[in-house]
Amino acid sequence: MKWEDIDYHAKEWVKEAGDKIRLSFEKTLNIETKSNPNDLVTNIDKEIEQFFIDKIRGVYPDHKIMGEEGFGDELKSHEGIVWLIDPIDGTMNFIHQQRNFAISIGIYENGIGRIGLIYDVAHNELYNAIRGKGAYLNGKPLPLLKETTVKESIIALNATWVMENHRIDHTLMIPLVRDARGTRSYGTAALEMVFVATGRVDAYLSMRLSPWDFAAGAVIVEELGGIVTNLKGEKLDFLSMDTLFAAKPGLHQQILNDYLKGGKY
Ligand code: 2AM
Ligand code: CA
Repeated sequence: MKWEDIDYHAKEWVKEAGDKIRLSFEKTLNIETKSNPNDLVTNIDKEIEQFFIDKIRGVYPDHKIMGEEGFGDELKSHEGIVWLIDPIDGTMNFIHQQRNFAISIGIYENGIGRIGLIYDVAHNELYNAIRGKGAYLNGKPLPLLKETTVKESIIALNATWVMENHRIDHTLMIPLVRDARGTRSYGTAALEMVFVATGRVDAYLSMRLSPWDFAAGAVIVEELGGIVTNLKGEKLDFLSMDTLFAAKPGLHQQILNDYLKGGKY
C-alpha cells in the first residue's frame, strides 16, 4: 500500500505543479544563468522545486529530497526514501518553445527505483511506473519493449557529441549515427527516456547528466524491459553525474559491443 499512497500524492502534486507552469506562460520569466551562459534557470524552476519540497515535507517528513535547484537535502547516500526532482527538465525548451520540457520525479528506496513520474506539461501527458506494477501513459498501460537492431533504430542524441568535444572521442559516435536509421535531438533527457519507454525512439545516449535528469525515466524504461546504464554498460548510482545509455533489449547489447567498447567516458 505504501508505494500506492506515495504514488497517489506524487501524481496530485505533479498535476498541480503542471497547472502552475501553464499559468506561468502568461507571465514574464525571470531568467538567470548557472554554470555557463547556456545553462539556464528561471524563477519557475525554483518555485516548482520549492512547491514539491513543501508538499513532501508536509506529508513525508522522514523522506529525503535531491532537487536540481538545490533546495533539497545534501545527500551522501541513498539510504531511506529519496525523491529525485527535476522541476523543469529541458529549461532551454521551456524558455524558447513553451513545449518539449517535463517535470521529472523519481522515488528511490535504498538506491532502488520504486516510482517514476514524468509529466509532459504542454501535452498534458503523465507517464508513470511503480516498480513491478507496470508503466502507464495517462493511466493506460504501456506495452513491453521488443528487441531491435541498430539498422532499424532511431537514436536520440545531441549533435554536440558527434562534433569534436572534450567529453568523448567523437569518432566513436560517427559509425553509430551512420548505421542507424535516423537520429533525433529533443533537448530534454526526461522526455527522451519516455520516448525510449514508448518506442518512439529505440535508444538515448548522453555524455553528461545528473541523477534528477534520469531517475524517473530509469524506473519507467526498466519497467518495460528496457536497459539503463552508463556508456560503459555499468549500473548508475543515482548520486553523481554520469553518462547515460537507455535502449531496447538487444539493441543495448549490440551498441555496447559493436560501437561503444574501448571508448573513454
Ligand atoms: P535541464 O534542462 O533540467 O538542465 C539537454 O540536452 C538535457 O541535458 C536536459 O535534460 C537538461 O536538463 C540536461 N542538462 C543541460 N545542461 C546540463 C548540465 N550542465 N548538467 C547536466 N545536465 C544538463
Ligand atoms: Ca531542470
